[in-house]
Amino acid sequence: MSQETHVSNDKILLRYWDCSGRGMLIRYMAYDAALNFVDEIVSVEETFLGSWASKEKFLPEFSGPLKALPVVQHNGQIINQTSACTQYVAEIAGFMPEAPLDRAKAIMIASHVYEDIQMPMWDAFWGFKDWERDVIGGFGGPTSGLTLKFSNLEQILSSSSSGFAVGSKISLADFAIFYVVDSFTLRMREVASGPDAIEVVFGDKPAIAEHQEMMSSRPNIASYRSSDMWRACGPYLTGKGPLGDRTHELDMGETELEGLETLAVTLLKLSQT
Ligand SMILES: N[C@@H](CCC(=O)N[C@@H](CS)C(=O)NCC(=O)O)C(=O)O
Repeated sequence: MSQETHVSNDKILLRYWDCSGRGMLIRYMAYDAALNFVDEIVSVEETFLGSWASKEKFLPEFSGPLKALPVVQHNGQIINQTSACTQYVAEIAGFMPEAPLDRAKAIMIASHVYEDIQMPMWDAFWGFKDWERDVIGGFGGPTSGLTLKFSNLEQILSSSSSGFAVGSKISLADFAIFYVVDSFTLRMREVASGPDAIEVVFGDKPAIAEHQEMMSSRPNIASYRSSDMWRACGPYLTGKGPLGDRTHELDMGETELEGLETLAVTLLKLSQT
């Protein structure tokens, strides 16, 4: 079983699996702001495949009242839900804008990334959604998914005079955009059709490219991305990632990289029609 880390009440603790998934946006903000926090990484191999379903999931001090990860623990309290954990850490780190309208815009962009790009993709890796129908397509038709959503982010950034997604200061929204583009492109490079798919999705998006450059050269982001802590979770998009090829023998279906190749091929097919 995973060993729960004991920390003083006033120190923030983030607990999440050894993949980027729902945890990485929170991690990036906490590292960038140099928060005094504990980054507790829970092993999918040891805990999820081990005693999770009978034990840790039902320990409120481990998995919160809603019985899932991520959780953020602070001042003796524990909260669930990625959006709540993200907003809380953004507040503490100084990445929530002050004006109500700017706050709403930052949440609009972060939830667009989370709900409209990342969640359909993560569900497809686990076989709960269809790559073509639900990830690349959507309610608005066969091209209203992933590529349109990334175009939305390009438009937001290209119409900004500050280079930031909202107003004149870095916010939660910048970290959300940075994270989704960075994780997608890094992992895509590992599959055969990935580089061409990256070109199809991001080749015509100079504002995103400039924004990625700006975000990845922030000193604390750069040092976190080259650290062992990042390597322990950053390369994998979902909990399938750390399991590698073993998803087959574990009866969990295709591997994360096989899923990505399917996505890449589908994106390329779509771009040729
Ligand atoms: N709606 C929740 C979903 C949390 C969730 O499903 N977490 C996954 C990991 S990404 C988990 O802990 N799954 C194990 C389980 O639910 O037993 C959120 O936004 O945080």
